[in-house]
Amino acid sequence: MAAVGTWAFSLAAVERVRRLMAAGSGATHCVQEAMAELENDKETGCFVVGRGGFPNKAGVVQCDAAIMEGLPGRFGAVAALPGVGIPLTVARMVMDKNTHNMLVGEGAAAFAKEQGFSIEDNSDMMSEAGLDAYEEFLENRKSTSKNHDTLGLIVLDHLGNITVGVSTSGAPFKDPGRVGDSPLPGCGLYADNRAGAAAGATGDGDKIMCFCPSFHVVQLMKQGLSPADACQSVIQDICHRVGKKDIFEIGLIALNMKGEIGAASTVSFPYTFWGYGMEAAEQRQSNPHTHID
Ligand code: SD4
Repeated sequence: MAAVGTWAFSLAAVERVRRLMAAGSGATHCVQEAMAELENDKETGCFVVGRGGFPNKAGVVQCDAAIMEGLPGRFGAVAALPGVGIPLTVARMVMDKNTHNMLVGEGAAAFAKEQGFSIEDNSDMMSEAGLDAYEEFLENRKSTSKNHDTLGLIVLDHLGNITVGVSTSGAPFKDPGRVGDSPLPGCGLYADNRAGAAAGATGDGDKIMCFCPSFHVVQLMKQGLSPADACQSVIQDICHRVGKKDIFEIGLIALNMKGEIGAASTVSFPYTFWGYGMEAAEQRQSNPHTHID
């Protein structure tokens, strides 16, 4: 059993997974439950996640979220979804109950409503910090927010099932209807139970989606690389392609079927991920920032 989540703020989710797994929950349930708690908390909205996340240009919080299982690769996603504080749960319902895999905007909201969610007023989705940042944006007409966080969580359960989830309110003050990398399979997340799973942690989704980095990490793990080496290798590959001066923010986390975890990023923050593995009681890895040649 193992789990890994993006950034320091995912600690609460990783701890929740630990408790859920101890009680016998499977990987998909753990991902959904642990992520919902953070998504729905206005305080963690400043990490560009769920309720309290930064709104779009029109002042509306629209979230992207997706979930993928390693066997046999089931996937569900919502994008530009308004009025729901736990978008990852809606993504799971798309995976479980819809014949399609991804629903966007009003269509995603209509599906959520059918499934019993109430579509909340935008004012309930906004935090005070989000409102202040939006007012500042309206005054300057450009984003002063440096936030590119996103919640990613990968869980490997006692039966050997692996599931990855990603949730974000997306780029602050984005165009209405903009979809980032997070809900796109292969870009924001990927899982294959023959190798492991990966998630995009942060960064400029408009650029990230051109490189399918999560798929790439999983393919490299399939070829035998450790999660850490696979993440590093994908970041290096992107750096070489775009060149040092055009490099953008991207962070990746990965977990393989042995319960080994890894991460790499082009940005330097104190903690890129929290995780725990089968053997390590607790792993707190500091700054696996990739050196760019
Ligand atoms: C996106 N990579 O939508 C995601 C989330 C993020 O600032 O970091 N946004 O581009």
